[in-house]
Amino acid sequence: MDKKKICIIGLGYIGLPTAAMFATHGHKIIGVDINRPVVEALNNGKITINEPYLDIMVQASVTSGNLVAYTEPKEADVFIIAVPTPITNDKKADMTYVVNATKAITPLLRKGNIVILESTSPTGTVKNILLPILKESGLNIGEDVFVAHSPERVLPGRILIELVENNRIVGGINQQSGEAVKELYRTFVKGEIYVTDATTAEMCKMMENTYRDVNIALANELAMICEREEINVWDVVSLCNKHPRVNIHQPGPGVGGHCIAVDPWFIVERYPEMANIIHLSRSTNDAMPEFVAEKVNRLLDRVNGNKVITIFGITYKPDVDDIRESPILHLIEILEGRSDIEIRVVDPLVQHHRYLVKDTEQALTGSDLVLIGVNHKEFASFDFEKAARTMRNKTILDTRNLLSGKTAMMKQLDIEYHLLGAGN
Ligand code: SAJ
Repeated sequence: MDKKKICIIGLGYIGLPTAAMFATHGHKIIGVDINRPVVEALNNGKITINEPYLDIMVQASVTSGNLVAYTEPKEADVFIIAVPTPITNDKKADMTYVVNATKAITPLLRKGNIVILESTSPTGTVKNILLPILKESGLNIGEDVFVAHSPERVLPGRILIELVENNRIVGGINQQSGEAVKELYRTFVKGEIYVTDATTAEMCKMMENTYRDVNIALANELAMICEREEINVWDVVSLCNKHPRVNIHQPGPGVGGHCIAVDPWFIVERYPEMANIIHLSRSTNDAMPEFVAEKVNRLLDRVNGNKVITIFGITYKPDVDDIRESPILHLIEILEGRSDIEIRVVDPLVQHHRYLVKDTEQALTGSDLVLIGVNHKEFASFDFEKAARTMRNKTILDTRNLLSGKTAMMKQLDIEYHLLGAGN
């Protein structure tokens, strides 16, 4: 296809990789972000988010002149909206950024333009929010301007691979819009591209993450039941999954990140009387830090006076530096309610946190409990000997099943090992 001028609004975890991908395939990209330091850094070829290989790709895009960043949108052939859709304190979708981005591009629209919404959005967003604003341009939307929702589906940590390999959904406001947007993404998407209507695409995106949330909630509920039954949930899950049609997810200390812990609420908000399983699953997963805190309290209450807990890993999942909505941060907040607990954090991927102790030996010295919060690759080579030497009480609580293969070694070193969902 011809090379296009593409204006991408929002240069975060989705907008920036998408910009770099289009730019390295020869399109001219106008990257837009309201955050001036992000724009300035980008124009110097530097990025402010951590994602494998993204730095190299962005640098190449900027050096080639195919990616230039601004704080305001400019005229283009295609407009892609990739701004956040956060959740308010009362669990409602905050569409302010989508509204503002749509308003900002409307005066720039010309005949033949394409507008794509990539941000995860509640059903009806294209129809009820985007279209009325775009119509203010005076153009015939659908005939002069093509509009579609094409939700991103990439997994943080694998974004550049998944942008190319994943199947993609394009929800057009009409067939022409769907086909035009499909052709554009063909630039780099090697997976299938399925064209549907905008509202179906919106529902698919929310439901994909909700599917994960509900299944994780099932695993977490099972973990709590297995604790009572005094059997090991990780064995139960792994053995159940030997069945050809069963895929129970992994239990853990809760669900974090900006997607799975958020998107189900968009469905609950619109259909509170019907979305019962979805609501209950969200609440189950949100309650996991509390369940872990109770276990921590039971273990620490065996120690007289002040107690020390050393938490390994506070990011929302392994091998990323992102702490947004991390369940371990929630656990820390609960533990902060006790004045007799000193909290220390070890996390090689995190640069700043109020309890971060950079030196692991120092973090372990005098500690009464090590809590494995995230299974970062680095932690698999946990130095048990060092821990056994310097901890005051040699106890480990593993919420991720990271160390269960090493119980013999722990026994030798007199380390007491507790595993979430294993009734010990
Ligand atoms: N988790 C569990 N048990 C599991 C799987 C995950 O407790 O079996 C927890 C993780 O520890 C983490 C959270 O869930 O705290 C989410 O992690 P994740 O790796 O499953 O997903 P995200 O949030 O990083 O990315 C998801 C992906 N969605 C799906 O897999 C359906 C990704 O493809 C989406 O693009 C992304 O949300 C998004 O942006 O919506």
